[in-house]
Amino acid sequence: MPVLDDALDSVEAFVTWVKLRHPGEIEFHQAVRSVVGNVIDIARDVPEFRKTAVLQRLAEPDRSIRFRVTWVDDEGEIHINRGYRVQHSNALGPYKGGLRFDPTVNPSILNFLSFEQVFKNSLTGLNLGGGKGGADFTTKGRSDNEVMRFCYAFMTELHRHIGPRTDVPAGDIGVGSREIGYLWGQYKRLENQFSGAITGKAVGAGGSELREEATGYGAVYFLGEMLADAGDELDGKRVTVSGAGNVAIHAAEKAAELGAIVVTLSNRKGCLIKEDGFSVQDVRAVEGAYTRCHDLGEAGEPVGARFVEGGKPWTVACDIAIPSATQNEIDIEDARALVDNGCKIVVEGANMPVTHDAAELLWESGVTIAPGKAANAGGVAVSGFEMLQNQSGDIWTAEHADDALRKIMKGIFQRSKAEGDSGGRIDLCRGADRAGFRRVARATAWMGAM
Ligand code: 2IT
Repeated sequence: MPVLDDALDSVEAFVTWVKLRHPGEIEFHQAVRSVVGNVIDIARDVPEFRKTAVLQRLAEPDRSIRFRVTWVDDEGEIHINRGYRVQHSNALGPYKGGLRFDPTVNPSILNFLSFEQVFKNSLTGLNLGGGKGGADFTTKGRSDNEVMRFCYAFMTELHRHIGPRTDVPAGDIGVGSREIGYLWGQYKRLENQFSGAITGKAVGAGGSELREEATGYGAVYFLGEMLADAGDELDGKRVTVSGAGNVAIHAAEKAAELGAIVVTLSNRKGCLIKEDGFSVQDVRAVEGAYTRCHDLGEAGEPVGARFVEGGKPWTVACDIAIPSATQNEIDIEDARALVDNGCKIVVEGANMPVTHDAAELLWESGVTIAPGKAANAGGVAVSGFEMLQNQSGDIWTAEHADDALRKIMKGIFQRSKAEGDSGGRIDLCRGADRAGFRRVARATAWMGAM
C-alpha cells in the first residue's frame, strides 16, 4: 500500500506523517493527535474514506495564505506584522472561522485552530467549511486610530482571498466589534458590495442579534443539556470561569442568570474572585469597567471582588469549570487542582484549553469534559445565522436567534453523546470528534480524491 495509507496504521504513525510536513508545529500536532485518536478506526474501516484518504487530506489545509501587513503608528513609525488565513476545508460550505490578533499567532496555532474549526463547523449541522486567520499583532496599548490603520492594512491584502461564498472570517481573541467594524468597512470599500463576507458585524449594520453573546451563552446551553441529561440542573452550582473576554463574560453572565454561583473571572495577570458569586449586573459592571481601564483588579473593586495577582481560577473550589481564555490554559497541575477542589465538569469555552495530559488525568478522575468544538460552537453557529440573514435579507429577532442557538446546542450535545460511548462511559470529546468527522468525511469522500 502507498505511504499515505500507512499513516492509518496507528495514531503515532499518523502524527509522525503530519510532523514530516509540519515540523515543530506542536499545537497542530496536539490537535491532530487528539482528533485522530478518536476517529482513526472510522477512517480505516469505512472503505470509501480509506480509499480516498479522507483523514489524511483533512490533516492538511486546502490553502495557507501568509502576507505582510505594513502600518504606521501615531508617532509616524512603520511597523511590519504578519497576516495569515488558513483555508482548511470547504467540503461543507465556504471556509468559516475567526481572525485572531495576538503575538502568539503563528502557523502552528492557526493550523490547529483551522483543523478544529472544520470538525466544529461540521458538528453544527450547518453548511460551513473551516478556516482560521489572524496576525501576530496586539491591539493592547494601541490607540483607536492605530487599530483602524492596522485593520485597513490587513484587509487590503485579505480581501482578495475572501468573499461571501468563498471564505467568511469573524472575530476571535483580539478581534471584537471594533476590529470587525474596521475590517468590514475596508472590505466593503474595496469590493463596493454589501455582501456579508465577514460575520460579527454590528446589529443594525448587517450583523445578527446574539452573535456577540452566542459563544458564551451557547457553552452554558450545552452545559444545561449535559446536566439535564444527568437529571441535574445548573441552579446553585459553583462555577469558575477563566478569561475576561467575549466568551468568558457571556458564559459568566448566562450561568449567573440561570442561578449558578459564578466565582471567578481572570486574565493573563491573575484571577478575580467573588466568593458569593457575581450577579448578572456584576458581570456587566466588570465588563464595562475592564473595557475602559484594562485592569481586571480595578474593574472588580466596585462589585466587591478581590484580585489575586498571578492566580488562576483552578485552585478555587467549584462544581464546574469553564475555561474561556486560550489554548493549553489547563495543564496537568491545574487538572490536579481542579480534581482536588471538587470539579466534576469542564466546559471548554476556549479552543483546546486543556492539555493532552491534563485531559487524560481529568478523564481518569471521573471528570466530564465538554470539548470546545462542541461547547463553543454556538459562536460560529450564529455566524452561520448571520450569513443566512445576509443572503436572504431577513432580520431575525433576538428571541428567534436565541431559540435557534438553543436548538443547535441541543443537537450538538445529542450528536456528541450518540457517538461518545467509551467502555460504557460517555466521552463527549470522542463523540464530538466522531460525529464531526463523519459528516465532513462523507462530503469529502463523495467528491473523489481532489
Ligand atoms: O473559534 C471560533 O469558533 C470562532 N472564533 C468563531 C468563528 C466564526 O466564524 O464565528
